[in-house]
Amino acid sequence: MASVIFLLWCLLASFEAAYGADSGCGGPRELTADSGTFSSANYPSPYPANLTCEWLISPGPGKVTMLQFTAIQIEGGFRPGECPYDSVTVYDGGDASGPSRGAYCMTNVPPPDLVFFGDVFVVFTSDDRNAMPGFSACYSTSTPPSLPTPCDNGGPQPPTLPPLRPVTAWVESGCGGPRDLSGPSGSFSSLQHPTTYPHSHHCEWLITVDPGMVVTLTFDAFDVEHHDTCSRDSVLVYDGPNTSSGLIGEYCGNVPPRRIVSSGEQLYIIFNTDNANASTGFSASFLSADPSQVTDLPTTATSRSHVTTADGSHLTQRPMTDRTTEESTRPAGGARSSFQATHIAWMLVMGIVWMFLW
Ligand SMILES: [Ca+2]
Ligand SMILES: [Ca+2]
Repeated sequence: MASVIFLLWCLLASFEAAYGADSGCGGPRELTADSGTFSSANYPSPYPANLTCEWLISPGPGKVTMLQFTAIQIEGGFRPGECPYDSVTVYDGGDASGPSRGAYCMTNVPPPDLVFFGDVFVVFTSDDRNAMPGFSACYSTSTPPSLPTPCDNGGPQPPTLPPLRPVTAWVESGCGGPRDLSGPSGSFSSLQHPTTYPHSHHCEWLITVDPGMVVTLTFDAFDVEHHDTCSRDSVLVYDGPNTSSGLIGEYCGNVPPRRIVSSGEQLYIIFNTDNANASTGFSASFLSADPSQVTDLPTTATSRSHVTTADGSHLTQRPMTDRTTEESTRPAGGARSSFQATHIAWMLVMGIVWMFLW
């Protein structure tokens, strides 16, 4: 049996030696010609989910290599310069232990050309959703002192931002549970809340209430890594269906934002985390409300120290309601269950005390 396995292993090894390993995206992993092209799998059709591909550009000793991305349509993040989901990463040297020249996607477009002395290692990865056309790249080489002739003069095309995801399909929020929330009330929270949320994570929710109603959003618990401009981890709330809608606030720190009221039927919420320092996150609940009733609600002033916009300036928010009024407007169940649980717990404690006294 062992000899059969050894024989198969030998056959496989000799096959790889003869034909070269696959990049994982179709085509060889090792590119040894003086010039060539490669691309993400299926390009320009969408790349598969959970894919890892790698290429080693190894033109031989003493060569200079120029690498150019001729197209890049890789899922980007919500902040420029970051590629939290899918990316193509370029390393100086023969493997990923070399210095990274950058991780690229639609929110971090590569420069027109990258020049290397020696080997170049390229890795493409995709996560489990939102596949896009991907990338195509070409490279050319030369022997110093002459520089490589560019293989492409166009450079990366300006990115076209992806269209909004359809509301009709069931989409996961990224924090467990659906992205699209509707109805008279509901709740959602950061992933793993109340234990710490993961790093480099993105979640989003779109709350939609009946026509003519508005959304009221309350943060029941809130602890998101503090930063003066909330540029590390943050919760962003938009007054409408997407990020083109007005930004109501960007929130971090451990003071829950005051109650938020939409001007229309939708609120869009994003939760982004960076690659270090996590807190317990948040839980939030929403209610559909009649706008005339919301206008009549009493207001209270709260600290705005945790409320900052992307450029660091403070935002003025709409009034927050008095807590008791808010409770009375909540329907039975749902958001009210925590209040009932506290009540039951107190009754149990009182019951045990009473039994001991007897
Ligand atoms: Ca993706
Ligand atoms: Ca963080």
